[in-house]
Amino acid sequence: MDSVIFKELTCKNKKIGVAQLNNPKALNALNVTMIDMLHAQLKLWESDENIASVLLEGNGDKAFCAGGDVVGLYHEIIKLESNAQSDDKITNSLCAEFFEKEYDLDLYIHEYSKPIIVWGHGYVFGGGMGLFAGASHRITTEKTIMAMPETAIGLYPEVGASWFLNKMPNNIGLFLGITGAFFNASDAKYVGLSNFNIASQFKDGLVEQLCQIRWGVNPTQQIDSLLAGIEQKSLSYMPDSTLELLSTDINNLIEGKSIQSIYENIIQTSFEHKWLLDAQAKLNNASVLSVVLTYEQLIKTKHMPKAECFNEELNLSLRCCQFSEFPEGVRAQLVDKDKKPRWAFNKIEEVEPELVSWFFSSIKSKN
Ligand code: QUE
Repeated sequence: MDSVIFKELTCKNKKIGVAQLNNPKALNALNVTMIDMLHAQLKLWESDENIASVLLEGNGDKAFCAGGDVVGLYHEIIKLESNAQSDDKITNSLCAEFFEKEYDLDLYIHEYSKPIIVWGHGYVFGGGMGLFAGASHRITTEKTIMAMPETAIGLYPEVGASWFLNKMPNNIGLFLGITGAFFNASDAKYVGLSNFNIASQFKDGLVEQLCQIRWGVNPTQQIDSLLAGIEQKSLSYMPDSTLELLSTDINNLIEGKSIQSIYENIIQTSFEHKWLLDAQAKLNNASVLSVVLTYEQLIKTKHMPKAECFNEELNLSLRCCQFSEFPEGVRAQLVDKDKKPRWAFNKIEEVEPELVSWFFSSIKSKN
């Protein structure tokens, strides 16, 4: 069975390209095959004059895409004997192929010359967010659950998160990145990740109406007005935004503080709001090394253009593949599922600056 299904819908004039991630048992988690297929087809559609726009969705009701195939990377890293790998070894591995191709595709979506409508229904985590964040028309639904949960697996928010977390108001991006907290459609709209909230019951009608469009010179605007109309009918189905409600509290935990005091603030505060308690529990289980890397990466990339953010992420992600924390996190959460990662450090202050410098040092390959 194809892991991405492509079809073309015929409109009054022109067509819409539909790409459906088709790995529902793995919540449509992305592997290299899916990335290759999607990238190749988007290229064909971009140069096809008959294609007016693209619709990107996931098969099944549970997830648009729950992330990247980090279990596949885990097996590769184990095979490479996880620690103390040479830079050459990592740049020639599946890890490099996966992250290079994934970030290439993510950036390509950001820069695509035709509208991409993405149906961000159900879980949109990690690698799924990478596909979602760059599309021109980003739809969330009443069932959307988003997160950048990588600090739970010894990684850090990547797939362009260095760019999109830094764009959020009130330091919310750093909070979401270090805790891996879940957020909903209204939160996504509040922080600028989604631009249309549409009730999932209107999906079929939306696709039918897209097919009724007589495509003119401004397809973006034509899709805008269609989606804005359906969004109006959807308002009563949408959850409240917790992030909007807690925005000032979140900023007060973070603004002007070191990562050590941010971490201690979040861990030690007696919160009343359940969402903050959940976020606190997530941070408690996260890798403190990942927390430090997330903080440093967001500072480093704060004023960088998108493409440079992706370059920095590629280097840092490959460094993560050379260190024990990431495979240990994947082992505990997704392979053995004991949920008891043996993290390298217990406290922020135990993470030596020399080690952090190594993570941010440039990987040099002889090839
Ligand atoms: C943290 C993460 C990920 C995660 C769980 C975490 C992640 C990821 C997956 C995932 C989900 C479904 C799959 C799969 C992987 O889970 O990034 O292969 O089928 O991709 O706690 O960062």
